[in-house]
Amino acid sequence: MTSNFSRRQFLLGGLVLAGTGALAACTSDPGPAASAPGPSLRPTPTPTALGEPTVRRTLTARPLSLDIGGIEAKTWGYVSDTGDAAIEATAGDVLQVDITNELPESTSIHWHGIALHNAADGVPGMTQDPIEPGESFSYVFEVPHGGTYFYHSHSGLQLDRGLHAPLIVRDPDDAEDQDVEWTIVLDDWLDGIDGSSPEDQLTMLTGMDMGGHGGMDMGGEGGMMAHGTPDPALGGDAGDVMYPHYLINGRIPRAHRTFNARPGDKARLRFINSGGDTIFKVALGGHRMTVTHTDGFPVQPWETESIYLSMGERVDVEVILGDGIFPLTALAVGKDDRAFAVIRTAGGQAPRPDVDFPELSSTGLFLSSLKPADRALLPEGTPDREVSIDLGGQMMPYEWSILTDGQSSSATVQEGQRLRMVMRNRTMMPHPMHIHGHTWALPGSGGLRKDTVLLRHGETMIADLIADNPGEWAFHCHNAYHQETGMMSSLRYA
Ligand SMILES: [Cu+2]
Repeated sequence: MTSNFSRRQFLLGGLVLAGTGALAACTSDPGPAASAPGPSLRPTPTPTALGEPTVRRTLTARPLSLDIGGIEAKTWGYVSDTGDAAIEATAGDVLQVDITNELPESTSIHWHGIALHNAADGVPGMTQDPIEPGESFSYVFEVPHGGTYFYHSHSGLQLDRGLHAPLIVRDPDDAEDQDVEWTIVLDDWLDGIDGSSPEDQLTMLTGMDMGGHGGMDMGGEGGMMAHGTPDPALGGDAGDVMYPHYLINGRIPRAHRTFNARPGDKARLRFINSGGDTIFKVALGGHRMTVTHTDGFPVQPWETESIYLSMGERVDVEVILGDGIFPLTALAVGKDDRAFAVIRTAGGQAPRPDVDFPELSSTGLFLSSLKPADRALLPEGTPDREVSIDLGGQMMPYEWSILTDGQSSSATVQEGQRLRMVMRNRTMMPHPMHIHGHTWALPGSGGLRKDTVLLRHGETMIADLIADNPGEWAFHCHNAYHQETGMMSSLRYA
């Protein structure tokens, strides 16, 4: 696709182009808000000086076929002009990403964790009109902070297809003394396997109270509702969907990826959980990992043997690699299955994908318990406003909800205020709650910065933010199926 983008269009930040390259009619009709109650607040155009783009990419979202390790998955994904959908930038860069939609339905791209201007946030019906089939859209925004991020469709259940990829933003203030660096994407996979799709899964989940499994048993004892061995820290019900496959960087365990390095190398691993419904517990055989960042922001270094990573969360760790061949395992919590890869610094036989090792059964770290690095702290202050957020819902009927001060309406705040969100999980399931356009500070963890926080069943989490980025910002559970069935709200201010 060739496009000529004028300076004025850069300033507007996001434009729909027709497939021919001609400007489509701009509609002022806000359209239905994506599951969010109340009239939508249309985003203000990028207010001032976005510089010329320094990183430009062209993406096509389209049906494609993925080889996940001797198994073909017919799915939807991103094809990039560079051949690799992963995007790399440096803090302060202005990105221009032009996407053309060759899918049979409308789409969008959300830049998960990035504090960008509202019009580029990629939530259809809230910050933009859906990108219809055959249309193109240009996202232009600055990436203000370094860190490990990803981007994904924010339309329906498209996240649970292949419509996601890493976005790595280099931070000039980070030590770059690692010998090797790997981005490790954890995923749960069902799309295009034996004809299944995320929409079929949702139909099954919502239909459970009306006559069972709908004839689409996904395997496992008792069908897709059967849950595996409960995790001691997460309880009996950590996810709703038993996926046929769990992947590291797009591969099933028996056709796993191998990461090669030398003994003694210092490795940086950037983990991203892009799954739709799976919390992973990650460990590297024979090693302790030093956590350096979560959700893009630096933390006080913390050594651990295993880490829980919920959907939408990211964690960066450093390890000094031993001499040998080591299993890198991500247990699909509560699902008796796993994703798997190998780190190799020596010759010899790779471990079996089902290998168990002490680190895997160690007490796992929940990322919200980390402490922030000094340079990640928000300025000190007391909240100007507090809202009470109640997470509700259950499996039967399959409905999930967010109540703000007891109402199913958006949270509001004034620009410049410090907002405290007191989130209470009233359900029996864990929920990774994600805020767009901001990174919370968690006062219970010394001000730890996170954009996605896992609330275990019954847990309360207090999260503060400074309202310095006006617009309407989605606030939702990052379980794709919970989000789609009501666990979706927003934070609004002009
Ligand atoms: Cu949830």
